[in-house]
Amino acid sequence: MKRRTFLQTSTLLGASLGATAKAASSEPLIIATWKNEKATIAGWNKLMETGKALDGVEAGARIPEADPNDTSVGYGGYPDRDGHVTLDACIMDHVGNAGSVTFLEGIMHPISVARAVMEKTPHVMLSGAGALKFALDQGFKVENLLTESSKKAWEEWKKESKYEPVINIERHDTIGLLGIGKAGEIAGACTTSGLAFKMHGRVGDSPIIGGAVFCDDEVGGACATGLGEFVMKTLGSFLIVELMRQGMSPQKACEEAVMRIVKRYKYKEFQIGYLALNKKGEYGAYAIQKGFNYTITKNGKTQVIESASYM
Ligand code: SD4
Repeated sequence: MKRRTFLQTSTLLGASLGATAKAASSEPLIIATWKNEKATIAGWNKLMETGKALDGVEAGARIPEADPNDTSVGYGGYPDRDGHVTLDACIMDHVGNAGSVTFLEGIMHPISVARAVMEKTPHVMLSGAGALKFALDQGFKVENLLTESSKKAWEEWKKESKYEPVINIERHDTIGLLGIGKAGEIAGACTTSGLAFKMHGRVGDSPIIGGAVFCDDEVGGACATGLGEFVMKTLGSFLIVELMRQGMSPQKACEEAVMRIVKRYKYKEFQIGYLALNKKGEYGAYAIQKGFNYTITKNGKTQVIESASYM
């Protein structure tokens, strides 16, 4: 769509919804869960090059995917309890297209496979062996993603083999990203190796459109990190976007989505962190536990911001 047409459309939509959306007023940016400066900077650089939010969030997600020291994403991710590194990822663009992969093994960049699912198939989600077959058909290469140190951590864990899906509250780095492109459009992405030592076959929220990522270009976008089971049961990112549609700020909407979980499940010994962005470029975040933070790159400047939390 040409920029002028886009601006006219968004003004009309804003008026008809009674919303505050104004595409023209938001500047390009990339925002991501956790302290992920390398990812937001890479995303920002890509965004500056192509102009597109979708390219920015994909490029950002590829950074932790290839980082052997990030034990929650891609290469170096902790395996499941049977020793397999299994990956979940999804991506969503500003016109509502979405792609995702779940339970994918041996591919360093599941986010790019998710994008290929979105752009090259009539489907939204491919899983396991089928996702792998598709990736290979697309020219992705199989690699061993289990590093020596992640293997060691798994062997340590096996000594006690506690199968509770308790997520480390202080540090887990699944990356969710949101971006605003040069035309003011919003896209989102998420990629993870999921819970450390999860049951084989377990899939979390990260590949679920509406769970870990949701974007609606009339309103904004949201993404999630933390114990995916609770994000899935409350469709957190979808909820946040809908709350923003009804007029809440990104901050208030994240708080409300966290409170849904806290009130409904009455169990708070785990972490959920939400991050949201609206069409004006306003953003907010909220978590159950202390320790959640997020990173933003805008105007070439990068900042890590501590999120407020319920506890
Ligand atoms: C999952 N949400 O698989 C992911 C885990 C996560 O940082 O966020 N880890 O449930």
